[in-house]
Amino acid sequence: MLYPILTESRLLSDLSGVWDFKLDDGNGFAEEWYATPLKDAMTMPVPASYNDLKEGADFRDHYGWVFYQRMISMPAFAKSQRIMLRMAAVTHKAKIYLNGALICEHKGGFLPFEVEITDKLQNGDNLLTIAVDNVIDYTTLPVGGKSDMMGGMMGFGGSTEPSKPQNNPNFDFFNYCGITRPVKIYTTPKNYIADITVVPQVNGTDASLTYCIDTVGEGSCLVEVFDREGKKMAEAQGTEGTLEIKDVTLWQPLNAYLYDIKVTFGEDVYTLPYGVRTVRVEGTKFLINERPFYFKGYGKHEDTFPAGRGINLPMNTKDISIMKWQGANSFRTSHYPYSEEMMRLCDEEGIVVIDETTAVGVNLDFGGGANFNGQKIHTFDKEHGVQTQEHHKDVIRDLISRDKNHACVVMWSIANEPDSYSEGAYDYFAPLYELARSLDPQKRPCTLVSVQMGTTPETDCSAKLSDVICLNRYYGWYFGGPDLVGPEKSLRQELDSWKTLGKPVIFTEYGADTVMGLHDTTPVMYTEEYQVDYYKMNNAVFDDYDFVVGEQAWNFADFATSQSMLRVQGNKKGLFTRDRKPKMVAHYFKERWHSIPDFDYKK
Ligand code: GCB
Repeated sequence: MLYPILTESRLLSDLSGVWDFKLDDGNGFAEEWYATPLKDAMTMPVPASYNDLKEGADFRDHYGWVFYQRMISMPAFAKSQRIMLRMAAVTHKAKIYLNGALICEHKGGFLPFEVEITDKLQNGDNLLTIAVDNVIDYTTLPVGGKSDMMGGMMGFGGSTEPSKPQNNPNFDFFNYCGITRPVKIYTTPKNYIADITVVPQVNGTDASLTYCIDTVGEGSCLVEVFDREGKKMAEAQGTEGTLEIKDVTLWQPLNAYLYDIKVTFGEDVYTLPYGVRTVRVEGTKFLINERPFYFKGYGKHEDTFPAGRGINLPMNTKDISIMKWQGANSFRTSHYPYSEEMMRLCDEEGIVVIDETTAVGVNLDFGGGANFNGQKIHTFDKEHGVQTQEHHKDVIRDLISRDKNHACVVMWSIANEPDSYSEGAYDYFAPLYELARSLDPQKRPCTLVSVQMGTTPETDCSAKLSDVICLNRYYGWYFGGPDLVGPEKSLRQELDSWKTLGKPVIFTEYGADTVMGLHDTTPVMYTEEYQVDYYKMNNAVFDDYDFVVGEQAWNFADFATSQSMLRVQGNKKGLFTRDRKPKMVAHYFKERWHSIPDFDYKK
């Protein structure tokens, strides 16, 4: 799916601004709130998560639908064109109404969808209503549980009856929702470019790009490649073909280079920024441009105050600046696809990305099986377990369709900490890997991010299915700590067992909650000193294993999550605070990462 841009043939209008807004009181649909201007509406910015923008727990923790509304109209000169309404992310479900008529529905809160409105627009003003549902359950991704997962982690499994219906995230981040990314209108000519796919191949100093242009209608197709100075480097005719670039400048981690691929089809013109690089796994090495790469970075969140998961362009820019300050080269889009703007920025800035789906919480073992109030229900139990596989496929389709051309994306993460070790896991995941591999034109490696639940290479289906083993491990935090000697031993034992697979291993999470400002001469848990000792122990072990090809700390920054006794106003495992101030450990990593080269770290 193409990112909407303004070109010589396409008009683009951003509907960001302050919209009318109302929480559903249970009567919204029956009273057809979408059909007339909302009564007693409050103001609400789009895009943003709404939760932190007005006061009170009832507002923040609202369960169910909300209504957003505004007027739209199109200039007469645009009406000869094809007019599209595009939502970049509505969390988690959306119903779109134009002048009271339902024109589109969508499930899944982190990927774009669009609807043609050419023939639906009236002259003059049109009432646009977007109804948004935040309910998460066993059919959604992320998964909502039957009871409180974080409460379960305390060992009390199951909580008292809540006073009213509420979401129980089966994951550790706040269930922010709303219209979190831009809503835009764009036009195309009637004959138009629907999609562009480009696959790079590098031959010595040259590259050939195999391309395929999906078009609708009649027209001839021209594809041209320009370098940064605007010099034409290659061109080809037709909707399929090859572009040969002599003396190619490769896209490199932290040394990005983007060409412009300009596609002209009839009257329609679209320009795609494009980095040329190769990615593959060989033995225990992760090769970018045929050189062994070492991942230094983090799991992140899209989480800032007060926008919640709402897009925050200045913070994205700041985050990448901090990453470079620290000597990092990569992150994982834990635990959902990030905004298209962030992906474009990573292409531009040379940040390497592991691109994750919304599949978090596909695991009913959490909290000691707290779901169903302590009754152990198997995650993949046909009747009572999760019912997410079909939706999971849709998410993979949409994610790859959106991100397939990004140079920054080097691997797909099919899920975070699923139950990949129980009966039914292989049958659930094998078709998803197959789908991802068949859809990705660049055939990037695939992984799932493996949970520390006694999983071993024998029990974890990731061992068979993944090209790279990604481990989330908390030796010295949830598993051991404050003593770090025992955890170190266990970590080494575990790595010895993964060694036999002959695949590369990346630590995609390890970390310790740390409240900024807590200090002690003898480190105790939650102090900044303990966080440093924790990471020193873990990193020393990683350095001893040559098949460990990456370390991504959990988390880049502190973030909001569900409340529990384990969380001190949020998850405090950040190397930085939520407002991006460095903890002591940030300086430790800065020194470490600047001394570790991006390539050829481990021979
Ligand atoms: C994990 C999860 C992550 C949590 C983290 C934690 O394993 O993948 O979402 O936030 O642990 O801090 O407990």
